[in-house]
Amino acid sequence: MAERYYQPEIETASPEQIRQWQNERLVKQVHHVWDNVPYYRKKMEEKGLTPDDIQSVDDLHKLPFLSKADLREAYPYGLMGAPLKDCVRIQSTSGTTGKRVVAFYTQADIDLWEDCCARAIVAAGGTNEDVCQVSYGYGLFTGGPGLNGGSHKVGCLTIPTSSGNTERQIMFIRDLSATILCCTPSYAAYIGETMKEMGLTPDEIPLKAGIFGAEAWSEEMRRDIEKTLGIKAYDIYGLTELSGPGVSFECSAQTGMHINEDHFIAEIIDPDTGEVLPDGTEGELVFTAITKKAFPLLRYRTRDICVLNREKCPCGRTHVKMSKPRGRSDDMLIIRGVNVFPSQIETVLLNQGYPANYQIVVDRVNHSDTLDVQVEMTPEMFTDNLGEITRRQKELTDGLRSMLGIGAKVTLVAPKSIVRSEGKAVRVIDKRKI
Ligand code: DLL
Repeated sequence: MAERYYQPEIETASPEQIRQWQNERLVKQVHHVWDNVPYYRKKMEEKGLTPDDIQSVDDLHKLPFLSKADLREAYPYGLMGAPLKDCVRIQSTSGTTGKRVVAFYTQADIDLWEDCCARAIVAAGGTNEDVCQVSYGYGLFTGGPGLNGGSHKVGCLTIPTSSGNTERQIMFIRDLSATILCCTPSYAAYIGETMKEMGLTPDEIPLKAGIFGAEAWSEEMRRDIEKTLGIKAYDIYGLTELSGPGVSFECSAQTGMHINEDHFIAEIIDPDTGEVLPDGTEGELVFTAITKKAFPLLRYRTRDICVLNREKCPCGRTHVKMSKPRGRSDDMLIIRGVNVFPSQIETVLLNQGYPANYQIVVDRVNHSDTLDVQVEMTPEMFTDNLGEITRRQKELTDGLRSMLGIGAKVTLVAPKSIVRSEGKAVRVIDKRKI
């Protein structure tokens, strides 16, 4: 099937054209921020910069970074770039780690955000013939509103179920023949598990594609979800500070997410030194929003760790691709001096045939860090044969040791004993921080 695009002239523009848009928009945006955001203007002044110092993307590295700490300091209005009378909406993060992020939108900001989400839906095969069920949370979280808007733009029949009430989700998917499902990957896995328990086989499920993001998920988890639901599962990335979902999205190649470079300039930096790294090197992703007016963040440090790839994509899109974030640098656990990402643990579990239902508990006992991984068995594995359980636990411990380079205690637990998530899954409990 020929690849389809929502905005073909933009999505397949030449790299030179994209660079030209970025140059022009960056210069304009820096003036906009200088004139309207005193907080950032002060940061520029401290570095001895004026807008004239930024003539093109080549000068981007001169600008100061913004981080979550700045957002906290400037909360709630300090980074606004448009008067309140021009803003029509806020969205916000859950605020589990510190103060909430509150992002503001003009109507034009919402419009371009929804365009980005529409690009993602079309890249997943969506057309106005599709029925798109949006099972991300609606409200302050950006997932529901963003994909809802994108789905309208594509012309899909949109089912705004929001998250939760899994039985009703399944009823709508079946009764209204939903073809596209949008939710977090952990919720997609839960919906799939519930359908399986209801005796539904993949060919009895009308879905053909899923657009899953908002949390890190592994390739193994993708394969599991694709198999259970009988769909192709596409990744989507974004963050509230930059609008929400749709900063980047996956195409049919499923080898990374195209960043919407006409709206966001991406850089990869060394998280320790702030130095800009060449494409192809792993580091922290930094974004500059060049079209948003109400919340125009320049050089925002995402804390997400990934790699950029500019190789030609078979889908025909020309915008740079980012790898699946390996997790946030602040999700990274340092256990006995070793860096551990929850996604590495997930890979070991899924490779050994376990479901993505697990919990990682980190503690400090007698001045030494402990890593305890609780892993749920599938109903088929479930047994009270102690020898069998010990053998399985040892197999997992060995797998984790060779992946992480440190020892972990593995506890196998009964099916369904780990709480399911309807939004972003909470995988890690770090008792050292409590
Ligand atoms: O999670 C926006 C979103 C909604 C994205 C729906 C995709 C789908 P926040 O709640 O502000 O916004 O959280 C942003 O979530 O910095 C990443 O660490 C993580 N994240 C988002 N998408 C992905 C993804 C939304 N596809 C933070 N893979 C980001 C890995 C992701 N991590």
